[in-house]
Amino acid sequence: MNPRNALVLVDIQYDFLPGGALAVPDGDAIIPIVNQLQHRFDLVVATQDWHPEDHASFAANHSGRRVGELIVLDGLEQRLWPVHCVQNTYGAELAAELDASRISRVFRKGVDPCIDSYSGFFDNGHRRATGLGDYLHEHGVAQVYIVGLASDYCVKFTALDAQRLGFATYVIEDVCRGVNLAPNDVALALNELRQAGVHVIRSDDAVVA
Ligand code: VGL
Ligand code: ZN
Repeated sequence: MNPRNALVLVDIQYDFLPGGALAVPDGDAIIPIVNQLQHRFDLVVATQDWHPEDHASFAANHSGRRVGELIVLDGLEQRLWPVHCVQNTYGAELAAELDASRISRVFRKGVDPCIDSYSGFFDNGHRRATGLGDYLHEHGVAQVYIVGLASDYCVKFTALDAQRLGFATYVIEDVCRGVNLAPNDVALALNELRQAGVHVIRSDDAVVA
């Protein structure tokens, strides 16, 4: 099987778009570029944040805690978020503006109420796999390109896991947007990715025959 390129669309869901529960500033700006990029890749997959109502990452599920605070959950640092991407709600849907015709499979994450999952590959404790890694390997994928939301959370951790799993990993930075809880978070995340060996590129340079 020839090595193939895959494009991973991370969490392009209404709750992460302007007007959503956990809106990423300017998040909707990436969608037209994502749609133009897809034809350059052999395989397109998507991730979908998909939380039960009682998810432990929601500040509302911890009395006296506020959005943005850090707590320790089962030994892991956990930031508390607004209620977002609740299963079977509008906010959890992939944006309709996203061309989904080439998405061969959607991998849902964050389904276990007790643990968060920023990465599309594993939960934050690396306890359970979503199947994305096996799926890419089974399809002969060697190079993984990542776009979506949010640069400083789900894009970052998806890229770090892709790299660790042995894929040549590219983050297309102009096709991602971040939360930037602190003003430098996106820049810090991109630096961390570069240090881990991830290629941070721009859409003009996103190859492929
Ligand atoms: C995300 C925070 C909580 C993301 C998901 O998609 O980056 N961020 N859940
Ligand atoms: Zn989430």
